[in-house]
Amino acid sequence: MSETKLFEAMRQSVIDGAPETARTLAETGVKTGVDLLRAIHDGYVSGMSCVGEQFGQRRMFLPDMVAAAEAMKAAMGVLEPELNRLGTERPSSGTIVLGTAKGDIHEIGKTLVGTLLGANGFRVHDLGVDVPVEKFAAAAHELRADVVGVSALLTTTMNGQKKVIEFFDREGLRPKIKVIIGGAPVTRQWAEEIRSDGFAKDAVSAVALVRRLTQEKGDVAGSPWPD
Ligand code: B1M
Repeated sequence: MSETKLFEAMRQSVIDGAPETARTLAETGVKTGVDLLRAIHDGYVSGMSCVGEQFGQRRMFLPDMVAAAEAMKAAMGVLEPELNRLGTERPSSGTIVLGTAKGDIHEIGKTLVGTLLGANGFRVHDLGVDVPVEKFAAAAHELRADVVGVSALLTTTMNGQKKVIEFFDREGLRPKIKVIIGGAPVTRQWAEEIRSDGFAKDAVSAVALVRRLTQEKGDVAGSPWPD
């Protein structure tokens, strides 16, 4: 199967909500040595965008969206360990605490961001979904995080991103602890409005952003965390 046909089949497996097919195609991708990021982006994520559009137009419904997510997760179950392997031999470039904002259970994009950060040598602590501000703060404190990342997929839960930033400001932890945001509805304008330290539209740009922020942070002396 050509690469283009493989990516198209991956895309279709998500639209069809077919986890077994999605997993088998991911295995084929690994075996044949295709570019895994392209497989994720041009294949599975593209299928997910189509499902999202159809859901928005009421041509697909909640069970279709659930099935699509299961297919994507099955594929990521194969691809994530492959991506993780790339990161295991590198020294850590910084610690990132990551999670999806309170009230929001979308996990796929956030998990992908975490996987790529891990693959690029960052130590990632993923708090999962529906994460309250206090949990972000406790984990950041315990792990002496360099960057905290808050994902939101719903316009209603974007406010959770603002709350995390307000908390870190109140506690005097910024600018040394960087707070970044992302997720499908998040815009640069929102990122500026809530004074986040950065915004990334996808997982690849999230890695570039975190790399830049941790390098900048390395130039600032001292730890914001009391011993
Ligand atoms: Co939901 N959902 N969903 N959903 N869902 C959306 C987000 C929606 C846009 C669909 C639509 O209407 N067209 C819509 C939101 C509308 C809005 O608020 N404006 C929506 C809705 C309405 C809902 C429910 C309310 C539906 C209902 O119950 N009636 C409900 C809410 C539940 C809740 O959270 N409380 C709901 C539920 C679900 C499922 C559970 C069925 C499922 C999620 C399953 C799971 O994650 N385990 C689901 C899905 C799958 C989607 C869509 C179709 C796909 C999301 C996804 O995984 N995309 C989505 C439509 C869409 O986004 N096109 C939709 C693939 C993923 C790789 O992309 O998450 O965007 P994404 O992540 C990208 C970037 O955004 C970025 O990098 C990632 C990788 O490139 N990024 C970051 C993400 N986080 C980042 C953090 C960063 C940096 C970059 O730094 C910290």
